Amino acid sequence: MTGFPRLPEDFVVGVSTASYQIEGAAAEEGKGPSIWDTFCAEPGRIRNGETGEVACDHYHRSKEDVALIRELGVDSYRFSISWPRVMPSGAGHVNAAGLDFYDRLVDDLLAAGVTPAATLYHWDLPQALQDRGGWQVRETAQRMADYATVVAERLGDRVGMWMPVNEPVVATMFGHAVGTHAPGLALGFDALPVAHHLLLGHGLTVQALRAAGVGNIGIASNHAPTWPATGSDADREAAESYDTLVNWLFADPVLCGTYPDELLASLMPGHADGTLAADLEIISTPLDWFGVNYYQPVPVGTPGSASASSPALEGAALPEGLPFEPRVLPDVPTTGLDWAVVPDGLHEILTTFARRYGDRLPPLYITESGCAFHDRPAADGAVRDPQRVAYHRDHLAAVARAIGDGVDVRGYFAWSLLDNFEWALGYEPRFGLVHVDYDTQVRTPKDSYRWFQEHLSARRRSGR
Ligand code: PNW
Repeated sequence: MTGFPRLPEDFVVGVSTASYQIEGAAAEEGKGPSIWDTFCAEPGRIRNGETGEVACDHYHRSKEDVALIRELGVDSYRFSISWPRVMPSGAGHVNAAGLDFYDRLVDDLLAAGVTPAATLYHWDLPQALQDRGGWQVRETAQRMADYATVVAERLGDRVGMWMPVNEPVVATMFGHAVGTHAPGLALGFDALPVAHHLLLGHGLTVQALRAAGVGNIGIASNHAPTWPATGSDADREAAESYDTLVNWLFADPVLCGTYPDELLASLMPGHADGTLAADLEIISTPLDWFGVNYYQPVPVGTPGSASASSPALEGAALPEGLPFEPRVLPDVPTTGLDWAVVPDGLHEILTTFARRYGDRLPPLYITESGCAFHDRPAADGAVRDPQRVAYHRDHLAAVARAIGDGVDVRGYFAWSLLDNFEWALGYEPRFGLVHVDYDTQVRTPKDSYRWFQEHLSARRRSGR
Protein backbone atom coordinates (compact mmCIF):
# COMPACT_ATOMS: atom_id res chain seq x y z
CA MET A 1 0.00 0.00 0.00
CA THR A 2 1.12 3.48 -0.70
CA GLY A 3 2.23 6.27 1.59
CA PHE A 4 0.08 8.66 3.53
CA PRO A 5 0.68 12.32 2.73
CA ARG A 6 2.50 14.37 5.33
CA LEU A 7 0.02 16.65 7.08
CA PRO A 8 0.23 18.99 10.08
CA GLU A 9 0.23 17.32 13.50
CA ASP A 10 -3.21 18.54 14.48
CA PHE A 11 -4.81 17.93 11.05
CA VAL A 12 -8.17 16.18 11.58
CA VAL A 13 -8.85 13.01 9.60
CA GLY A 14 -12.45 11.87 9.70
CA VAL A 15 -15.20 9.95 7.95
CA SER A 16 -18.71 11.13 7.18
CA THR A 17 -22.25 9.84 6.68
CA ALA A 18 -25.79 11.24 6.57
CA SER A 19 -28.91 10.15 8.42
CA TYR A 20 -31.21 9.19 5.55
CA GLN A 21 -28.41 7.38 3.74
CA ILE A 22 -27.56 5.00 6.60
CA GLU A 23 -30.09 4.93 9.44
CA GLY A 24 -33.11 3.09 8.10
CA ALA A 25 -35.80 2.78 10.81
CA ALA A 26 -37.71 5.28 8.72
CA ALA A 27 -40.94 4.99 10.69
CA GLU A 28 -39.69 3.66 14.01
CA GLU A 29 -39.81 4.99 17.56
CA GLY A 30 -41.72 8.11 16.74
CA LYS A 31 -39.82 9.33 13.69
CA GLY A 32 -41.97 11.39 11.33
CA PRO A 33 -41.76 11.08 7.54
CA SER A 34 -39.24 13.17 5.66
CA ILE A 35 -39.38 14.41 2.07
CA TRP A 36 -37.03 11.55 1.17
CA ASP A 37 -39.50 8.96 2.52
CA THR A 38 -42.16 10.54 0.34
CA PHE A 39 -39.93 10.90 -2.71
CA CYS A 40 -38.69 7.30 -2.57
CA ALA A 41 -42.29 6.07 -2.48
CA GLU A 42 -43.06 7.79 -5.80
CA PRO A 43 -42.63 5.34 -8.70
CA GLY A 44 -39.71 6.05 -11.00
CA ARG A 45 -37.86 8.45 -8.75
CA ILE A 46 -35.13 6.11 -7.45
CA ARG A 47 -33.16 3.56 -9.46
CA ASN A 48 -34.67 0.10 -9.01
CA GLY A 49 -37.36 1.56 -6.76
CA GLU A 50 -35.00 1.46 -3.79
CA THR A 51 -35.62 3.44 -0.60
CA GLY A 52 -33.88 4.41 2.63
CA GLU A 53 -36.39 2.46 4.71
CA VAL A 54 -33.72 0.05 5.95
CA ALA A 55 -30.49 1.40 4.40
CA CYS A 56 -27.54 0.25 6.57
CA ASP A 57 -29.86 -0.27 9.55
CA HIS A 58 -27.49 2.04 11.42
CA TYR A 59 -30.28 3.05 13.81
CA HIS A 60 -30.10 -0.46 15.28
CA ARG A 61 -26.39 -1.02 14.71
CA SER A 62 -24.80 2.22 15.82
CA LYS A 63 -22.70 0.49 18.48
CA GLU A 64 -21.16 -1.81 15.87
CA ASP A 65 -20.59 1.17 13.58
CA VAL A 66 -18.95 3.21 16.33
CA ALA A 67 -16.64 0.24 16.96
CA LEU A 68 -15.70 0.35 13.26
CA ILE A 69 -14.98 4.07 13.55
CA ARG A 70 -12.88 3.52 16.67
CA GLU A 71 -10.89 0.72 15.04
CA LEU A 72 -10.35 2.88 11.98
CA GLY A 73 -8.53 5.34 14.21
CA VAL A 74 -10.01 8.57 12.83
CA ASP A 75 -10.10 11.74 14.90
CA SER A 76 -13.67 12.66 14.06
CA TYR A 77 -16.95 11.29 12.72
CA ARG A 78 -19.29 13.53 10.75
CA PHE A 79 -22.91 12.34 10.89
CA SER A 80 -26.21 14.10 10.37
CA ILE A 81 -29.19 14.40 12.64
CA SER A 82 -32.57 13.54 11.17
CA TRP A 83 -34.84 16.51 11.81
CA PRO A 84 -38.06 14.41 11.60
CA ARG A 85 -36.58 11.87 14.01
CA VAL A 86 -36.13 14.67 16.54
CA MET A 87 -39.25 16.66 15.61
CA PRO A 88 -41.67 14.38 13.73
CA SER A 89 -43.69 17.24 12.27
CA GLY A 90 -40.82 19.68 12.01
CA ALA A 91 -41.92 21.94 14.83
CA GLY A 92 -43.41 21.68 18.28
CA HIS A 93 -43.45 18.14 19.63
CA VAL A 94 -40.01 16.67 20.34
CA ASN A 95 -39.57 12.90 20.01
CA ALA A 96 -37.61 11.85 23.07
CA ALA A 97 -36.53 8.51 21.54
CA GLY A 98 -35.03 10.35 18.58
CA LEU A 99 -32.97 12.71 20.70
CA ASP A 100 -31.93 9.78 22.89
CA PHE A 101 -30.53 7.97 19.86
CA TYR A 102 -28.18 10.85 19.01
CA ASP A 103 -27.35 11.35 22.68
CA ARG A 104 -26.15 7.74 22.92
CA LEU A 105 -24.29 8.00 19.61
CA VAL A 106 -22.42 11.07 20.83
CA ASP A 107 -21.53 9.41 24.13
CA ASP A 108 -20.37 6.26 22.35
CA LEU A 109 -18.18 8.32 20.02
CA LEU A 110 -16.62 10.20 22.91
CA ALA A 111 -15.99 6.95 24.76
CA ALA A 112 -14.24 5.74 21.60
CA GLY A 113 -12.04 8.83 21.54
CA VAL A 114 -13.72 10.22 18.42
CA THR A 115 -14.93 13.84 18.11
CA PRO A 116 -18.59 14.01 17.05
CA ALA A 117 -19.21 16.43 14.14
CA ALA A 118 -22.93 17.00 13.56
CA THR A 119 -24.76 18.19 10.45
CA LEU A 120 -28.23 19.44 11.32
CA TYR A 121 -29.74 19.34 7.84
CA HIS A 122 -28.58 16.78 5.30
CA TRP A 123 -31.69 17.01 3.10
CA ASP A 124 -34.28 15.05 5.12
CA LEU A 125 -36.81 17.81 5.70
CA PRO A 126 -39.87 16.82 7.75
CA GLN A 127 -42.68 16.17 5.26
CA ALA A 128 -45.03 18.25 7.40
CA LEU A 129 -42.90 21.32 6.65
CA GLN A 130 -42.84 20.49 2.94
CA ASP A 131 -46.62 20.42 3.07
CA ARG A 132 -46.45 24.03 4.25
CA GLY A 133 -44.12 25.09 1.42
CA GLY A 134 -40.76 23.64 2.45
CA TRP A 135 -37.73 25.69 1.45
CA GLN A 136 -39.85 27.77 -0.92
CA VAL A 137 -41.10 29.62 2.14
CA ARG A 138 -39.17 31.71 4.62
CA GLU A 139 -40.90 30.12 7.61
CA THR A 140 -38.88 26.91 7.16
CA ALA A 141 -35.64 28.77 7.92
CA GLN A 142 -37.02 29.88 11.29
CA ARG A 143 -38.29 26.34 12.02
CA MET A 144 -34.77 25.04 11.37
CA ALA A 145 -33.30 27.42 13.94
CA ASP A 146 -35.90 26.26 16.49
CA TYR A 147 -35.00 22.63 15.80
CA ALA A 148 -31.30 23.48 16.13
CA THR A 149 -31.96 25.00 19.56
CA VAL A 150 -33.60 21.78 20.74
CA VAL A 151 -30.62 19.73 19.54
CA ALA A 152 -28.05 22.15 20.94
CA GLU A 153 -29.67 22.11 24.36
CA ARG A 154 -29.29 18.35 24.48
CA LEU A 155 -25.97 17.74 22.66
CA GLY A 156 -24.25 21.12 22.78
CA ASP A 157 -21.96 20.17 25.62
CA ARG A 158 -20.49 17.20 23.71
CA VAL A 159 -20.55 17.76 19.93
CA GLY A 160 -17.21 19.14 18.76
CA MET A 161 -18.13 20.57 15.34
CA TRP A 162 -21.43 21.81 13.94
CA MET A 163 -22.66 22.18 10.38
CA PRO A 164 -26.15 23.63 9.97
CA VAL A 165 -26.68 22.76 6.29
CA ASN A 166 -25.10 20.24 3.92
CA GLU A 167 -24.67 21.38 0.31
CA PRO A 168 -27.34 24.02 -0.17
CA VAL A 169 -26.36 24.00 -3.86
CA VAL A 170 -27.37 20.35 -4.37
CA ALA A 171 -30.57 20.76 -2.34
CA THR A 172 -31.47 23.76 -4.51
CA MET A 173 -30.46 22.46 -7.92
CA PHE A 174 -31.30 18.76 -7.66
CA GLY A 175 -34.23 19.10 -5.27
CA HIS A 176 -35.92 22.19 -6.68
CA ALA A 177 -34.47 23.27 -10.06
CA VAL A 178 -34.24 19.95 -11.94
CA GLY A 179 -36.16 17.68 -9.55
CA THR A 180 -33.96 14.58 -9.37
CA HIS A 181 -33.83 14.79 -5.57
CA ALA A 182 -36.62 15.29 -3.03
CA PRO A 183 -38.95 17.10 -3.06
CA GLY A 184 -38.69 16.57 -6.84
CA LEU A 185 -39.60 20.04 -8.03
CA ALA A 186 -38.43 21.19 -11.47
CA LEU A 187 -38.72 24.95 -11.01
CA GLY A 188 -35.70 26.04 -13.06
CA PHE A 189 -34.67 29.54 -12.09
CA ASP A 190 -37.74 29.85 -9.89
CA ALA A 191 -35.76 27.69 -7.46
CA LEU A 192 -33.59 30.69 -6.51
CA PRO A 193 -35.71 31.59 -3.45
CA VAL A 194 -34.99 28.07 -2.18
CA ALA A 195 -31.28 28.89 -2.19
CA HIS A 196 -31.98 32.05 -0.24
CA HIS A 197 -34.14 30.30 2.34
CA LEU A 198 -31.59 27.50 2.82
CA LEU A 199 -28.89 30.12 3.34
CA LEU A 200 -31.16 32.00 5.73
CA GLY A 201 -31.80 28.72 7.58
CA HIS A 202 -28.03 28.32 7.82
CA GLY A 203 -27.57 31.86 9.20
CA LEU A 204 -30.45 31.70 11.68
CA THR A 205 -29.15 28.32 12.86
CA VAL A 206 -25.64 29.67 13.39
CA GLN A 207 -27.19 32.39 15.55
CA ALA A 208 -29.39 29.90 17.43
CA LEU A 209 -26.40 27.65 18.13
CA ARG A 210 -24.35 30.60 19.39
CA ALA A 211 -27.26 31.69 21.58
CA ALA A 212 -27.33 28.15 23.03
CA GLY A 213 -23.66 28.53 23.92
CA VAL A 214 -22.36 26.27 21.18
CA GLY A 215 -19.19 27.00 19.20
CA ASN A 216 -17.04 25.61 16.40
CA ILE A 217 -19.67 26.14 13.72
CA GLY A 218 -19.17 25.88 9.96
CA ILE A 219 -20.96 24.67 6.85
CA ALA A 220 -20.52 21.74 4.43
CA SER A 221 -20.76 23.35 1.01
CA ASN A 222 -20.18 21.56 -2.31
CA HIS A 223 -17.71 23.28 -4.62
CA ALA A 224 -16.30 22.41 -7.99
CA PRO A 225 -13.70 24.27 -10.01
CA THR A 226 -15.35 25.26 -13.27
CA TRP A 227 -13.25 25.04 -16.40
CA PRO A 228 -14.11 26.55 -19.79
CA ALA A 229 -14.53 23.64 -22.22
CA THR A 230 -12.32 25.45 -24.76
CA GLY A 231 -10.37 28.70 -24.90
CA SER A 232 -13.15 30.48 -26.84
CA ASP A 233 -14.64 33.65 -25.37
CA ALA A 234 -18.10 32.11 -25.54
CA ASP A 235 -17.06 29.06 -23.50
CA ARG A 236 -15.22 31.26 -21.04
CA GLU A 237 -18.37 33.30 -20.49
CA ALA A 238 -20.52 30.19 -20.19
CA ALA A 239 -18.15 28.74 -17.59
CA GLU A 240 -18.19 31.98 -15.67
CA SER A 241 -21.97 32.07 -15.36
CA TYR A 242 -22.05 28.42 -14.28
CA ASP A 243 -19.31 29.13 -11.70
CA THR A 244 -21.31 32.05 -10.32
CA LEU A 245 -24.45 29.95 -10.03
CA VAL A 246 -23.04 26.80 -8.43
CA ASN A 247 -20.12 28.12 -6.40
CA TRP A 248 -20.29 31.82 -5.52
CA LEU A 249 -24.07 32.11 -5.20
CA PHE A 250 -23.63 29.92 -2.11
CA ALA A 251 -20.21 30.94 -0.73
CA ASP A 252 -20.29 34.74 -1.22
CA PRO A 253 -23.37 35.41 0.94
CA VAL A 254 -22.00 33.21 3.74
CA LEU A 255 -18.50 34.67 3.67
CA CYS A 256 -19.13 38.27 2.46
CA GLY A 257 -22.85 38.95 2.96
CA THR A 258 -23.42 39.61 -0.74
CA TYR A 259 -24.79 37.75 -3.75
CA PRO A 260 -22.20 37.51 -6.54
CA ASP A 261 -24.32 39.04 -9.22
CA GLU A 262 -26.89 41.86 -9.27
CA LEU A 263 -29.20 39.92 -11.55
CA LEU A 264 -29.27 36.94 -9.17
CA ALA A 265 -29.74 39.23 -6.17
CA SER A 266 -32.70 40.87 -7.91
CA LEU A 267 -34.43 37.48 -8.14
CA MET A 268 -34.17 36.82 -4.41
CA PRO A 269 -36.97 37.25 -1.87
CA GLY A 270 -36.76 40.58 -0.10
CA HIS A 271 -35.08 42.36 -2.97
CA ALA A 272 -38.14 44.41 -3.84
CA ASP A 273 -39.15 45.38 -0.28
CA GLY A 274 -35.60 46.08 0.90
CA THR A 275 -35.35 43.27 3.47
CA LEU A 276 -32.68 41.36 1.54
CA ALA A 277 -29.83 43.31 3.15
CA ALA A 278 -30.95 42.32 6.64
CA ASP A 279 -31.17 38.66 5.56
CA LEU A 280 -27.65 38.81 4.16
CA GLU A 281 -26.44 40.10 7.53
CA ILE A 282 -27.89 36.97 9.13
CA ILE A 283 -26.55 34.68 6.41
CA SER A 284 -23.03 36.06 6.90
CA THR A 285 -22.94 35.56 10.66
CA PRO A 286 -19.24 34.75 11.19
CA LEU A 287 -18.24 31.09 11.10
CA ASP A 288 -15.40 29.34 12.91
CA TRP A 289 -14.53 27.42 9.75
CA PHE A 290 -15.84 26.72 6.26
CA GLY A 291 -16.27 23.15 4.97
CA VAL A 292 -15.83 22.27 1.31
CA ASN A 293 -17.28 19.07 -0.15
CA TYR A 294 -15.24 18.23 -3.21
CA TYR A 295 -15.86 15.60 -5.86
CA GLN A 296 -14.83 16.77 -9.31
CA PRO A 297 -14.18 19.78 -11.54
CA VAL A 298 -16.76 20.58 -14.23
CA PRO A 299 -15.91 21.66 -17.77
CA VAL A 300 -18.55 24.03 -19.09
CA GLY A 301 -19.26 25.32 -22.59
CA THR A 302 -22.04 26.94 -24.53
CA PRO A 303 -25.25 24.94 -24.99
CA GLY A 304 -25.92 22.60 -27.84
CA SER A 305 -22.64 20.78 -28.19
CA ALA A 306 -22.46 17.18 -29.33
CA SER A 307 -20.70 16.06 -26.14
CA ALA A 308 -22.83 14.31 -23.55
CA SER A 309 -23.92 16.30 -20.52
CA SER A 310 -22.17 15.95 -17.18
CA PRO A 311 -22.49 12.61 -15.36
CA ALA A 312 -22.95 14.65 -12.20
CA LEU A 313 -26.39 15.61 -13.47
CA GLU A 314 -27.45 11.98 -13.29
CA GLY A 315 -29.29 12.26 -16.57
CA ALA A 316 -31.48 15.12 -15.44
CA ALA A 317 -32.87 17.41 -18.10
CA LEU A 318 -31.69 20.96 -17.56
CA PRO A 319 -34.16 23.81 -17.88
CA GLU A 320 -34.44 25.32 -21.37
CA GLY A 321 -32.54 28.43 -22.27
CA LEU A 322 -29.55 28.11 -19.95
CA PRO A 323 -26.49 30.06 -21.11
CA PHE A 324 -24.16 27.15 -20.33
CA GLU A 325 -23.79 23.39 -20.58
CA PRO A 326 -21.77 21.16 -18.25
CA ARG A 327 -19.63 18.71 -20.20
CA VAL A 328 -17.59 15.57 -19.70
CA LEU A 329 -13.91 15.97 -18.94
CA PRO A 330 -11.99 14.03 -21.60
CA ASP A 331 -9.03 11.76 -20.87
CA VAL A 332 -9.13 11.51 -17.10
CA PRO A 333 -9.62 8.46 -14.88
CA THR A 334 -13.19 8.11 -13.68
CA THR A 335 -15.05 6.45 -10.81
CA GLY A 336 -17.78 3.85 -11.13
CA LEU A 337 -20.21 6.77 -11.51
CA ASP A 338 -18.11 8.20 -14.37
CA TRP A 339 -17.14 11.11 -12.14
CA ALA A 340 -13.74 12.55 -13.07
CA VAL A 341 -10.90 11.82 -10.65
CA VAL A 342 -8.89 15.06 -10.52
CA PRO A 343 -7.03 15.64 -7.24
CA ASP A 344 -5.57 18.90 -8.63
CA GLY A 345 -9.13 20.23 -8.71
CA LEU A 346 -9.18 20.06 -4.92
CA HIS A 347 -5.95 22.02 -4.69
CA GLU A 348 -7.41 24.51 -7.15
CA ILE A 349 -10.69 25.07 -5.30
CA LEU A 350 -8.83 25.55 -1.99
CA THR A 351 -6.42 28.12 -3.43
CA THR A 352 -9.32 29.81 -5.25
CA PHE A 353 -11.15 30.22 -1.94
CA ALA A 354 -8.02 31.67 -0.30
CA ARG A 355 -7.57 34.15 -3.15
CA ARG A 356 -11.24 35.11 -3.49
CA TYR A 357 -11.93 35.69 0.21
CA GLY A 358 -8.53 36.66 1.67
CA ASP A 359 -8.85 37.75 5.30
CA ARG A 360 -12.56 36.98 5.35
CA LEU A 361 -11.90 33.26 4.97
CA PRO A 362 -11.93 31.22 8.18
CA PRO A 363 -9.96 27.95 8.32
CA LEU A 364 -11.12 25.37 5.79
CA TYR A 365 -12.06 21.74 6.18
CA ILE A 366 -12.77 19.18 3.49
CA THR A 367 -16.09 17.95 4.87
CA GLU A 368 -16.50 15.35 2.08
CA SER A 369 -14.49 13.77 -0.69
CA GLY A 370 -14.75 10.26 -2.02
CA CYS A 371 -15.48 7.94 -4.91
CA ALA A 372 -17.99 5.23 -5.76
CA PHE A 373 -17.23 1.88 -7.35
CA HIS A 374 -19.14 -1.37 -7.60
CA ASP A 375 -17.08 -3.02 -4.87
CA ARG A 376 -17.80 -6.55 -3.75
CA PRO A 377 -16.05 -9.16 -1.64
CA ALA A 378 -13.70 -11.52 -3.48
CA ALA A 379 -13.80 -15.29 -2.91
CA ASP A 380 -11.47 -14.89 0.07
CA GLY A 381 -13.80 -12.31 1.61
CA ALA A 382 -11.52 -9.29 1.07
CA VAL A 383 -12.86 -6.18 -0.63
CA ARG A 384 -10.05 -4.82 -2.78
CA ASP A 385 -10.46 -1.18 -3.75
CA PRO A 386 -7.03 0.05 -4.83
CA GLN A 387 -8.64 2.92 -6.76
CA ARG A 388 -10.21 4.25 -3.56
CA VAL A 389 -6.87 4.03 -1.73
CA ALA A 390 -5.28 6.02 -4.55
CA TYR A 391 -8.20 8.47 -4.56
CA HIS A 392 -7.87 9.38 -0.88
CA ARG A 393 -4.06 9.35 -0.96
CA ASP A 394 -4.01 11.74 -3.92
CA HIS A 395 -6.71 14.03 -2.55
CA LEU A 396 -4.99 14.20 0.84
CA ALA A 397 -1.77 15.02 -1.02
CA ALA A 398 -3.61 17.82 -2.87
CA VAL A 399 -4.69 19.21 0.52
CA ALA A 400 -1.11 18.96 1.80
CA ARG A 401 0.05 20.95 -1.24
CA ALA A 402 -2.59 23.63 -0.63
CA ILE A 403 -1.39 23.89 2.97
CA GLY A 404 2.16 24.23 1.67
CA ASP A 405 0.90 27.07 -0.51
CA GLY A 406 -0.39 28.88 2.55
CA VAL A 407 -4.05 27.82 2.64
CA ASP A 408 -5.26 27.10 6.18
CA VAL A 409 -6.88 23.65 5.87
CA ARG A 410 -7.55 21.86 9.15
CA GLY A 411 -9.07 18.52 8.21
CA TYR A 412 -10.40 15.98 5.68
CA PHE A 413 -13.50 13.83 6.06
CA ALA A 414 -13.72 10.89 3.66
CA TRP A 415 -17.14 10.24 2.18
CA SER A 416 -18.16 7.73 3.40
CA LEU A 417 -17.70 5.38 6.36
CA LEU A 418 -20.18 2.87 4.94
CA ASP A 419 -21.59 2.00 1.55
CA ASN A 420 -25.01 3.61 1.71
CA PHE A 421 -28.14 4.86 -0.03
CA GLU A 422 -26.84 7.15 -2.78
CA TRP A 423 -30.05 9.16 -3.18
CA ALA A 424 -31.68 8.81 -6.63
CA LEU A 425 -28.99 6.30 -7.64
CA GLY A 426 -29.96 3.83 -4.93
CA TYR A 427 -27.58 1.27 -3.49
CA GLU A 428 -25.45 0.44 -6.53
CA PRO A 429 -22.78 3.16 -6.15
CA ARG A 430 -20.62 2.23 -3.18
CA PHE A 431 -18.73 5.12 -1.57
CA GLY A 432 -17.79 3.37 1.70
CA LEU A 433 -14.50 2.46 3.32
CA VAL A 434 -16.63 -0.38 4.67
CA HIS A 435 -18.62 -2.70 2.41
CA VAL A 436 -22.23 -3.34 3.42
CA ASP A 437 -24.09 -6.49 2.36
CA TYR A 438 -27.65 -5.19 2.21
CA ASP A 439 -29.16 -8.68 2.57
CA THR A 440 -27.34 -9.56 5.78
CA GLN A 441 -26.15 -6.12 6.98
CA VAL A 442 -22.69 -7.62 7.36
CA ARG A 443 -20.00 -4.93 7.34
CA THR A 444 -16.66 -5.78 5.71
CA PRO A 445 -13.81 -3.28 5.94
CA LYS A 446 -12.36 -2.70 2.46
CA ASP A 447 -8.64 -2.36 1.72
CA SER A 448 -9.11 1.43 1.84
CA TYR A 449 -10.27 1.11 5.46
CA ARG A 450 -7.13 -0.92 6.22
CA TRP A 451 -5.02 1.71 4.49
CA PHE A 452 -6.44 4.51 6.64
CA GLN A 453 -6.18 2.36 9.73
CA GLU A 454 -2.54 1.48 9.18
CA HIS A 455 -1.46 5.03 8.44
CA LEU A 456 -3.55 6.68 11.13
CA SER A 457 -2.13 4.40 13.78
CA ALA A 458 1.43 5.00 12.53
CA ARG A 459 0.71 8.73 12.61
CA ARG A 460 -0.56 8.45 16.15
CA ARG A 461 2.47 6.41 17.28
CA SER A 462 4.87 8.96 15.87
CA GLY A 463 2.91 11.73 17.61
CA ARG A 464 1.83 12.50 14.03
C1 PNW B 1 -22.93 14.75 -1.78
N1 PNW B 1 -22.72 16.30 -7.99
O1 PNW B 1 -23.88 14.92 -2.80
C2 PNW B 1 -23.74 14.51 -0.53
O2 PNW B 1 -23.42 15.39 0.51
C3 PNW B 1 -23.74 13.09 -0.08
O3 PNW B 1 -24.91 12.86 0.66
C4 PNW B 1 -23.59 12.16 -1.25
O4 PNW B 1 -23.75 10.81 -0.92
C5 PNW B 1 -22.21 12.40 -1.82
O5 PNW B 1 -22.01 13.77 -2.13
C6 PNW B 1 -21.90 11.57 -3.06
O6 PNW B 1 -22.74 11.94 -4.11
C7 PNW B 1 -23.53 15.26 -4.07
O7 PNW B 1 -23.49 15.88 -8.87
C8 PNW B 1 -24.40 14.88 -5.08
O8 PNW B 1 -21.72 16.99 -8.27
C9 PNW B 1 -24.12 15.21 -6.38
C10 PNW B 1 -22.99 15.95 -6.66
C11 PNW B 1 -22.12 16.33 -5.67
C12 PNW B 1 -22.41 15.98 -4.36
